[in-house]
Amino acid sequence: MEDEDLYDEFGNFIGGNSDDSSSESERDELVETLELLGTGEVDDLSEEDGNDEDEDEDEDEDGDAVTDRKSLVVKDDAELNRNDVLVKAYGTAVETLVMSEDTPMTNEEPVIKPLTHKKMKVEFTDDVRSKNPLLEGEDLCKEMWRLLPELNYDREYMIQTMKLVPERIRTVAVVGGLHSGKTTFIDTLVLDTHSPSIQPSKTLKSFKPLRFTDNHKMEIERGMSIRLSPVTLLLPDLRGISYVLNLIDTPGHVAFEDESTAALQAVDGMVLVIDVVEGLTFRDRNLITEALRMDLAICVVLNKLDRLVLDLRLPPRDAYYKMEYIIDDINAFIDTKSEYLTTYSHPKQVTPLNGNVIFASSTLQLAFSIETFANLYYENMDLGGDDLDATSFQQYLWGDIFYDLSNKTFTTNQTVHPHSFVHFVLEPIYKLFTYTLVSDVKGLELSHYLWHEFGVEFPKANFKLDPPILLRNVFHSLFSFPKVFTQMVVRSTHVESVSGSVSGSESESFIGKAVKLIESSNGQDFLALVRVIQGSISKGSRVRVLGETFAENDEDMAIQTVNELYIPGGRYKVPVNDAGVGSLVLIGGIDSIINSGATLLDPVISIDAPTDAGTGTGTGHSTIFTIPDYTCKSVFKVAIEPANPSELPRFLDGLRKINKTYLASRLKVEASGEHVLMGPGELYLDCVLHDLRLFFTDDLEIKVSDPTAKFSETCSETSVVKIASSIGSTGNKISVIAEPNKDWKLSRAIEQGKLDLSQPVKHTAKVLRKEFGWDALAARSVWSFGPNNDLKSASMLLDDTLEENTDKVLLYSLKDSICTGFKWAVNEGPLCDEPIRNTKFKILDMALAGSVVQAAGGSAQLVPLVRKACYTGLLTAKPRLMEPIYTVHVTTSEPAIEAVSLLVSKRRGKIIHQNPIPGTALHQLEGFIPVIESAGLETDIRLRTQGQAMCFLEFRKWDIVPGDPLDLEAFIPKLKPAPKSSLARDFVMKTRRRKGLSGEPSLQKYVDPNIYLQLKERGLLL
Ligand SMILES: Nc1nc2c(ncn2[C@@H]2O[C@H](COP(=O)(O)OP(=O)(O)OP(=O)(O)O)[C@@H](O)[C@H]2O)c(=O)[nH]1
Ligand SMILES: [Mg+2]
Repeated sequence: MEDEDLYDEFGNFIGGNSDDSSSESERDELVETLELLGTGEVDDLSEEDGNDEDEDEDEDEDGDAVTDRKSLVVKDDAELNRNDVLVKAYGTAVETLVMSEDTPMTNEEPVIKPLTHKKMKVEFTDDVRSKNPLLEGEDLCKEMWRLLPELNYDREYMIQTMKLVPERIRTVAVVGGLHSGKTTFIDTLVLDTHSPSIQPSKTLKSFKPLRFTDNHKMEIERGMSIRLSPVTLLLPDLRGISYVLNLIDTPGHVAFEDESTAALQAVDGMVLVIDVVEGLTFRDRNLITEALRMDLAICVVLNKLDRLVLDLRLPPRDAYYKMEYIIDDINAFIDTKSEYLTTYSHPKQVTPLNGNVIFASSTLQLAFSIETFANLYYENMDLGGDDLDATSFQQYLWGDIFYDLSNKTFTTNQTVHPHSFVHFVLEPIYKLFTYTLVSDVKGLELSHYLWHEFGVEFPKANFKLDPPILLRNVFHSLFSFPKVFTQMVVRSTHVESVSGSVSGSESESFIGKAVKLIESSNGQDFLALVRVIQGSISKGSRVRVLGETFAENDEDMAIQTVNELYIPGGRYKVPVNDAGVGSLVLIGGIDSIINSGATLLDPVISIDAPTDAGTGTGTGHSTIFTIPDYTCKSVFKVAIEPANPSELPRFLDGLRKINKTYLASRLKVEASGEHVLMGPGELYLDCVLHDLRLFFTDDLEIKVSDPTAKFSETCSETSVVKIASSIGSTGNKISVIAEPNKDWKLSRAIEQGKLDLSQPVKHTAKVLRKEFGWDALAARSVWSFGPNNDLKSASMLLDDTLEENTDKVLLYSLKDSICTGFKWAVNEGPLCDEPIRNTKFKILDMALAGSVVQAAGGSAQLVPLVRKACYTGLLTAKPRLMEPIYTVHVTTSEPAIEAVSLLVSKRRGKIIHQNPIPGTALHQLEGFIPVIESAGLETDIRLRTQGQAMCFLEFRKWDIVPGDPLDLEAFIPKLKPAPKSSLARDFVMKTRRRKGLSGEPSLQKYVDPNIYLQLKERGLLL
């Protein structure tokens, strides 16, 4: 490079080519180097380079002087040039060395990525902490309060009402079938209580539903609820008395049944929202059964009333029949549940006459009951008959009571008169629809009708609005949506149920029921949704948290501090310092040992002492709440692993969070190291994986296997032979045979806990004798049920030994070890390590070498011995593989029925029921399909029927897979589905391979080789 190239036209040193120009930091580094070397010659250098004072001054005026002065040094980039500078500075006698990085930092991505705050939920108050990390305590709460949306009432007043008048608190879960309008229903209440600023858009064109309780990104994108979502509102009843309503919005899709089950654990009643067009669905039936079992009040909202008028165009009389049919359907269903009705303390019938049924159209913000109509008429109209007050008039408004128009009297004589509900309720509603939808800008007919029939003067400006909005305003002016709803809830839910505790004094110690963990919007923290059952809770107080397994394991307990306390508000949380009995709160800081639910107690409460909370279980600790087994329907599974094995810690942390968030998810780590994730269905696991990838692990790449199903093992016949099992040469022998349990009623009784072995033997024996016809001896012989925590089609262990050949005293002294061995066997069967179901294992005899003491000392050996004996019993009883079966529920139009049936039958399934939905062109189909064949069925049905059919899958039962799993000759083609007769074998071998189990499942492994040969010779084995 020529020397002159190093200087600009002004004589300033500019270094080499611009490509080689060094970065600002390198220049600074050089200056720093020189300064550190203590030369103090940076300035001198600039002078030497001919930078005269005047020029400096000129540049000073531009404000760039300092930079440019440095530029003498700074601008030289090339190593060569820097060396020149240094040589000039130090002379040739000093060796100078300039180090530069091999690769210049051209990459724009930082080496260490800054922490990104993922936000998967819309939460007004959650951002405060990330935006102001230094805020704490009172300041943090103040800032959160500042962000809360405005209400039409005083929030402080609501909090005080909760504390001081707990009788005014009601807690209900809003439940129902998919898309029956639950979230929209709650939206209407939210809109009525909040300032309009929360409404996304008011004009029809850009109208967006609020969906205030669907705040997860997935819920917003998919337009369906996935999680339960609590919100507390202060709402007036028809008399204007304000109540604090804790509402829990729940998902309607059967895949998320765990969420609605959790919500039901915290409430006094349920509001069943039914789409009046679809009628009572299988999901509604499940929910009603659950309410009856849990003794929860049932309120019904017949929603989407507008669809009867606008979509189905039913005349008022048919619309009445349709609604009456639904209500009769519900009552008929309740009547079939006699097993729960004796203990059910609420009205056993739902009817508008009881005040537990209201009619609504959530999108039109319309809700009314017969009481509202009775009041409306009573105030505005002459009903005929002076003695008719609003209450008695109301009693005429439902059922087969007719109105004689000419005489203005009510009659039970049908002949030509309309139903009084049709005349007084439906016809005016229909007229309002008609007048509003055909109304011109003057709205003469409508305003005339409103004034003359209802005494309502309607503002003229409204007539210029879009018809749906006008319709909403018309209904709003006639009926108060929140009042109608609150009246129903207050009437139907007993305050006593809150109050086993409410009536107690304030000094009562705190008891709370945590029903679910709710993740923060960044997925890092969890708050527990807690119902205060007794006493009160305040921020900073200590609580004893009893985990879900506390009843079996006393160590599942921790004393923790309440760090955060909030009242839920859908998309926000209201920080409070304390909360009283009956409240529904979110508590932070106590989640470490909670996965699904927990019992929370004031540490002063002795956990063994009985208290009057009244809702405890009979586990010996009377205050421990039962936590439902959410995973019993989790039969659909996939294997997962991080794409990059080094990401395993992040992956496991994500799974831990999934476990806390998704109640029905279950993770199992197989012996091969494979992580298996289970859930109730495809949609559920899809959501779990979405959150695992994007929410809880920050875009972690995860490999997912093809979906498969959980299997079980069973036997189809009684063991052909009794074989005594032994281990080594200890001389201890035990003989166990297996036989299938053919009594499905007994299976159901075990599943429902009616046969509870924690009760005295007498109790179980009585049930078995009286209800199942067992003889007295057999009835006392039941020792254990299994598999663990999953008693669907349970297996059982029976003591069938006779005193002549077994030392009964010794046998009983070893009962615990024997039961442990049995449980081990039925948890992991011999075919492919899957649970054994529907099998009775009978101990026929036992011989133990040595004294009782020796035998007891050898109980460690006894456990594997019993396991081996059970395996032997099963493998000699024609073992079979079981697979889970879904019930498939389809709602479809008539032309699509055939296509649906075909799709189901192609997957080894069958449609067995077909019923038309009254008043519509739709049909409900019901059938069965194996879980393993179900992947993609929902999508297939929707695609093939062009959206005319919609299907839901719900785990129903275990069924035997065709084929013999031990048949070595079974034909299994490569890369093709196995024929039906080889399915069991195919599934067993694939499962074994995936789990890393070597070899064949065979009796040979468990019996003496000579015995095995003998059995083969006699043709007793294949
Ligand atoms: N015509 C009509 N549509 C309604 C009414 N209420 C809700 N919808 C519509 O029904 C669909 C489902 O409404 P949502 O409120 O999300 O129903 P949901 O029961 O919360 O749904 P999931 O929670 O996913 O089960 C939406 O498209 C609503 O606009 C109603 O009263 N009339
Ligand atoms: Mg919803």
